[in-house]
Amino acid sequence: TGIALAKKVAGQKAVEYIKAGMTVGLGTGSTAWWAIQEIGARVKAGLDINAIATSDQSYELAVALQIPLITFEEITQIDVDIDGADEVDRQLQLIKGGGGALLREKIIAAASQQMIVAVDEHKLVDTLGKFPLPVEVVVFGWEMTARKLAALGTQTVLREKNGQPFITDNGNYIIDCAFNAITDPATLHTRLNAIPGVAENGLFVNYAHTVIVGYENGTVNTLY
Ligand code: DER
Repeated sequence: TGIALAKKVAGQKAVEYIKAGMTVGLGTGSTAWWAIQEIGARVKAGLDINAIATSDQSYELAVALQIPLITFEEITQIDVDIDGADEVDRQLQLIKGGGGALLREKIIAAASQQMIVAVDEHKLVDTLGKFPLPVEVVVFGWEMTARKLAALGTQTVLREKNGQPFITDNGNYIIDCAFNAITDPATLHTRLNAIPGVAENGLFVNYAHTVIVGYENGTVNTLY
């Protein structure tokens, strides 16, 4: 379908930023999936890189594709991080976390020289917030944490999977917060992370250097 093609061309285009010898961050989600597939093909063809994954899901995919993997114990920096997003606004601010990997994604993005974001055209918005903002919270006292999140002016929903609370790779819960319109993501980010019990939130403020947009007609556009 058009959307799958949009994700494919965006994910594959993002891989052009990877050069031999680099350490690469592997994002999470269906768009990052295409980038990881392309990286796997280039590694098979001889590209010499090391990678670090933003989720168990992406780690397993990299293992299957025989992409060399390293840990933070071994690296000093990540050269390029390729990841997706749920929303991108006109200042290239992001909402991420739809796949529940936002904590490790933000740690890796923050450790990277360059974050390349690959999205389909439907992720572009004028104002962030139509997509509920994922917030990762520790399990202890999550109900109180949810009340403090709600006090910031949002409806809060504990994310579930198969009728149970969704558990992140880090053993935490995700609370999805419907803010509807986030006009000052930097301020909201600070307020969210000041709440005891909040591990991280899905606002990526001033992280994205380049956003690659794939369209349903198979074309791509690069935003800086
Ligand atoms: O969870 C995440 O942050 C993912 O990157 C997500 O935001 C993008 O997922 P998609 O590429 O499957 O739409």
